[in-house]
Amino acid sequence: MPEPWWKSAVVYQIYPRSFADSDGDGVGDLGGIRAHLDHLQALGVDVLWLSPIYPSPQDDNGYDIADYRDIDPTFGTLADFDALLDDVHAHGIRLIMDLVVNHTSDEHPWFVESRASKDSPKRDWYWWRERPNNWTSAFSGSAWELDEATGEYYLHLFSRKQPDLNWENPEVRQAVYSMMNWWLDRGVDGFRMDVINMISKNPTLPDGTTGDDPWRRFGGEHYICGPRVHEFLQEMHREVFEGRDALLNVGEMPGVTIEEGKLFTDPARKELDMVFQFEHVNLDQRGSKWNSFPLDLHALKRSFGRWQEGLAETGWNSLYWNNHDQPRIVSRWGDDGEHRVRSAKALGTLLHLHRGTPYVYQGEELGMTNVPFDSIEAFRDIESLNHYAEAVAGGADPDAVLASMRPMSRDNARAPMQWDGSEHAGFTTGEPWIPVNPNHTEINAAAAVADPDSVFHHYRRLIELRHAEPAVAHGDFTMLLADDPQVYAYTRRHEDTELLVVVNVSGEPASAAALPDAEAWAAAELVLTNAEPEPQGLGLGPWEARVYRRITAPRSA
Ligand code: TEU
Repeated sequence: MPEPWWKSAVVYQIYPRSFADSDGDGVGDLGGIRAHLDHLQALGVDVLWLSPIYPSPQDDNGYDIADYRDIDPTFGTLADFDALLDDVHAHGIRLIMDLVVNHTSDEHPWFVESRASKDSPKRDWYWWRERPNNWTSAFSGSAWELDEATGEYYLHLFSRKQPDLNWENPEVRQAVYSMMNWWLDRGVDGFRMDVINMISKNPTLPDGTTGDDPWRRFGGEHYICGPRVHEFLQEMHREVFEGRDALLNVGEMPGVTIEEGKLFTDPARKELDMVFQFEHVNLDQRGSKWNSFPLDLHALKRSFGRWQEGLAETGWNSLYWNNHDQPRIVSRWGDDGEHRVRSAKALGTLLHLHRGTPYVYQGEELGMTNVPFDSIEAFRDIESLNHYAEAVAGGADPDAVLASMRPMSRDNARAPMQWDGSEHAGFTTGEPWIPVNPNHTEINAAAAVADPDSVFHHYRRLIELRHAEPAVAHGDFTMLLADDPQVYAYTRRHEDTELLVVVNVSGEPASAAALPDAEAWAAAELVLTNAEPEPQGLGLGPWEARVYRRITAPRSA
């Protein structure tokens, strides 16, 4: 069996609302994406993942879908989509769609019909109960909403405008598979599946118990990797993917464990190609994302190390720092001040050369930072706004609530892409739907592309290295210096090639002298670094990253 193509691929995520606006209404659109495909091609990415562009009331920015087979007029038309898909393919890039089928919008005709009466033929397409259980919504408050028309409650794990579909009903599953086939027949190359490990609920919907895992406290033990999730995904594989080739299907899975991750991505089980796990992005918070603290590097090493080891033989990892739900990595675990460029490159290097498929979120390749939100008026995200309202109503100090939201709000990722230093960062000629980060005058694509030492060109080299060096895609993984408080180091080995990645994850000088074979490595071929001038010896400057390569005796089989 040849290795699947996506092992040596890099995926770029676009959040269409915030990428580029071609018609001046202040919201990004398909025309804007088409106009910037050269940027993706110059970066060298293989796949484009589009966050949802379907018709939607936009309660959760398109993750509330009212029609699975059309395009929201804000973004364009189906004809615009077909043109975009052709252009993307002409640039040598594949395109995957966001598949949001744990829930629909409450304005989807399925739900409109379901809520109409207790004996609607679609009543059972959603979860209706006479009394709510204690599950809470990811966006604050109860996960149940009373519907006056019939006096029953419906389940919504996310906003009240995102009712959960009942996957126990085979008609629901067939409707989803048929829609997926429709998109694949149109030419798309796979799916990023939103919270796909939540589609199977314990059908008796028991109360949840409170736990430390931020995902479990919502009653998650009854729907995270629920009883029939593997069965459903295997059925989906048979009904949709079987007989098609070259797809990429990645499941977003809050709360997934390594053991489950292995089952989902074992090729023999025919479920998914890879999953987004959440362990590393939960390391800097306790109980809730609003209670965040600085990263402990040991915890990151332990977490990544376990996932690398756990999926070494069977299964495959996704590698990510950022997406539309996460704050910007350079502000979160790097240094968005003096060492912004260096630390962005260091963190990119650390992540990308692990075993797995890396994902780059729009603007990450520029080292874009978090936003200096100055008041609640600057926020747009339903998760942030609901949390603020709930906390302040509960008596919390509004300034303290704002301070806790600033580093973690999803709006940090959703500020417009910074194309140039002009007004509104070249994102729109109109009034942007969410404020542009004032630092766009300095941090922008035009400046980064023109500067050979930019974060952009470093990411380009990382992607090039994955394409050119089989050890990056296929090598094994060994964590080194597990106890070092500053240095993150590992080797990748494939046939007779060995790579060493060594990164100083701090703003203080560090040393690589404790590495096994340190002297020999320092004399090996340096394939990539963020240090200027070329590094010497075993001392590592602040946020210095180096990648070495050497040829060794092939490991005996
Ligand atoms: O996210 C699910 C998820 O678990 C989150 O990361 C979540 O958004 C949470 O608020 C983190 O604090 C997916 C989408 O990526 C997200 O944008 C949607 O809001 C959500 O599902 C519902 O569709």
